[in-house]
Amino acid sequence: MAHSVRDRLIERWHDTQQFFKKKDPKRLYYLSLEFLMGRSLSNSIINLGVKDQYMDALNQLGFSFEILAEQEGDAALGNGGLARLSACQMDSLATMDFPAWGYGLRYQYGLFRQVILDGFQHEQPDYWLNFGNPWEIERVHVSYAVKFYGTVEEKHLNGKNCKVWIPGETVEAVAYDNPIPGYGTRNTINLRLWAAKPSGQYDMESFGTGDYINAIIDRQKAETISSVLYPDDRSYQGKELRLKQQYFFVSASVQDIIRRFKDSHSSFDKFHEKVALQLNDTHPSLAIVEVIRVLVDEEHLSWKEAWDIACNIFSYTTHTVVPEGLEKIPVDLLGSLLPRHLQIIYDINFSFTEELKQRFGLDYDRLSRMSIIEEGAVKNIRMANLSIVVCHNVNGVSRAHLDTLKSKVFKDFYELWPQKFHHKTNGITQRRWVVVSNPGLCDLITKWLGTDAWIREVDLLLGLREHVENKELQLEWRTVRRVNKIRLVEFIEAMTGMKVSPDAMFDVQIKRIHEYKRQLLNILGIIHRYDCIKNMKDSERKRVVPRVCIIGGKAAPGYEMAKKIIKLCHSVGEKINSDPDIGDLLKLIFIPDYNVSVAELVIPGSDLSQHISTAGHEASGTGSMKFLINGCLLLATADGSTLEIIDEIGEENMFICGAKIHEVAMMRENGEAPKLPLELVHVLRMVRDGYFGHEEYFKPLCDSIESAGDFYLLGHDFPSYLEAQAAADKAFVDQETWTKMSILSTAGSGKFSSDRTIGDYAAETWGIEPCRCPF
Ligand code: RUG
Repeated sequence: MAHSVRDRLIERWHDTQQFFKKKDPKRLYYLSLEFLMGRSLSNSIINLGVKDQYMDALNQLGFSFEILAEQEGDAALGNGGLARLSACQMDSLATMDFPAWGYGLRYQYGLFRQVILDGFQHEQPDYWLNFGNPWEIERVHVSYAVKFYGTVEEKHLNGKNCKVWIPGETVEAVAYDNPIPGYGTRNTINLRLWAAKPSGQYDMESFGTGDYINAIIDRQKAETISSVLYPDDRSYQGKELRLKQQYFFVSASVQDIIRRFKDSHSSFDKFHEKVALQLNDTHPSLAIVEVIRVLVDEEHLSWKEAWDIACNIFSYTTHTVVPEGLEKIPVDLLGSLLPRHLQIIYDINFSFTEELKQRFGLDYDRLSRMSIIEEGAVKNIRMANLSIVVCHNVNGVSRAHLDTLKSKVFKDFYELWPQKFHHKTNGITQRRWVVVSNPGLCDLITKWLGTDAWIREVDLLLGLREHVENKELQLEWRTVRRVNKIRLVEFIEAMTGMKVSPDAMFDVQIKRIHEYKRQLLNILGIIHRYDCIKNMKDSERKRVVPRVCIIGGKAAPGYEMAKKIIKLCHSVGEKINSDPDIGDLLKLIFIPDYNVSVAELVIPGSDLSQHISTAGHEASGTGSMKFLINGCLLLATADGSTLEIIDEIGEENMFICGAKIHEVAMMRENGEAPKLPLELVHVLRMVRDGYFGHEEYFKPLCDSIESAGDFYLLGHDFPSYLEAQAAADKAFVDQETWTKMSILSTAGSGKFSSDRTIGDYAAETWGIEPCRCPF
């Protein structure tokens, strides 16, 4: 079935590429080291508009589409929000007919599989290519040599002094194309992923030494460059392999982009009018240096010409909120792997620091803060500084994030170039997150809006507001949600063996496990709830709203505190779930191996979802948007894009808690030692006293709140978190009110579509226009 869908995809993909070639519009190239695509089958047949035909054909053959679709594994070439964002943006770029391409790495091992043994996380490799990948087209003839190491020599060529890089190693980058179909359009764009293969050239040299076995082993080493995705989503340890991955993918992509441009242009005069390059965080920022190197060293443009081109074509989106999270690369490492690039970085930095001196005089503090080179025991290259210096646009991912960039992370740069800084609030695609994953709700929305046009024009969802008081809609809405909950109940039973009741409120927190995302606050709140229920009289218990608390997410393999949080969740769950005194009043479920397809199943069946990062720590957050559009109510802190969600749907339709961003900043500045609320002290005592076992193992979690300064302010936010939870209970009792809040959540979610984000980027950052291939 996949192969027959692939045929349709290839036809459209081919037509689209031919059409782009003929029209020669300005193209966007989206560079990202991570793409979290998930499954492709359902999404493809829906976007191609052939779902009904395939369903009929399969029925005739005696197969169920749903069962078949579940056989597909996830393409998990990314860690979390940043990677899923790039996947959503590719869907919007295709649907909105933009002439765009994505570039990334074809990792042989995607994000690790999470296996839980006795409550502890273990990591297993995700060899997703084991049974082949029907969605990719191997392009053996599209390959480029990528060079590493070696030396730079000064030569006199054609009357000019030139730098010539004599590389020490060459690896071949082979293209694998992944068609990305738009919805309601023939346009099918390309995600080109590079795989590393040994280079023929390199081959000859090695075999020449006569050491046959080692020559073969060396060849295999080349392939390791694209073998594995780094599983840490925000710490960069200056590892050589990571740097090799970054350069490998940008070098191949830049060669490919320049080759395509040169196919139809004889000079670089129009390069900036035809090409826009988007850097998804700093991971691909070596592309800047590579473009300059190729233009100067290989295409023989002057430095000034190359520099002007680079400044015109690159834009950069940052996803980071704290300066410590910014990527740095040791100078020695870069210098040995890419000696010519290091020279270029020094040249850029020289001109930049001269400009700074002109502007601010000899302000050495400022110069050392802003320099691309960080001086110190280990000299580092600050990739964000390099990106800001060259890119014409620097985007944050929410309004609040931009404020943080201006006032904290990039304050000096904002003072220098205020015009460069903008934000494009993130979004998610309604195709994947409603049409594919919640067909019942999709049909219901279409019925009440009288059109399915909202699938391309998401603002039409606002029309649901008109019907919010309609009892028939409310009933149908509840029925659809109930069916989704029953599907989730079955999934939970299959995954964990636990039977839960669909009458309970399903309270969900699924995302990467991080201290700042505060799954710990959630678990401590659950312990508090458990303790309260245990101490209630029978008459009081009757008023308790039954809850099924669901937590899911992966911890980076080396992140000890996050792993302890996972274990605590299991230990608390074991205690509560096996307590006969509690029954269906409270359950705590950990869903293992959270990924895109698990999210597609869990989100439509959720009543309440939690997004409770310490204010100021979440750049945007996109999980909340997926829940919102599916009519799940949000319990959230006023952080990242939640602030804009409040503007769209109103605080009265959400449960907001916790310190605000400026309050967190003030508390931290004053160094206030927070006085912990008694309820929290009691809950922590239960953990410390071994109520859930493993007291020594959990001690650092309790210490982080009680004796290590409570950096993430769980103590401060605990009372208001409990209040928000109580308000959610109260609202849930009145199912009519709850349903209205749910409908209003969906109705107000239009702003958080990636179509809006991409429309903004296209108009304000990339300067590209739609280029629609005729049907
Ligand atoms: O943590 C951020 C999220 O807030 C954001 O929604 C997402 C997409 O913009 O990116 C996440 N992120 C940040 N992923 N990696 C980083 C590295 O700092």
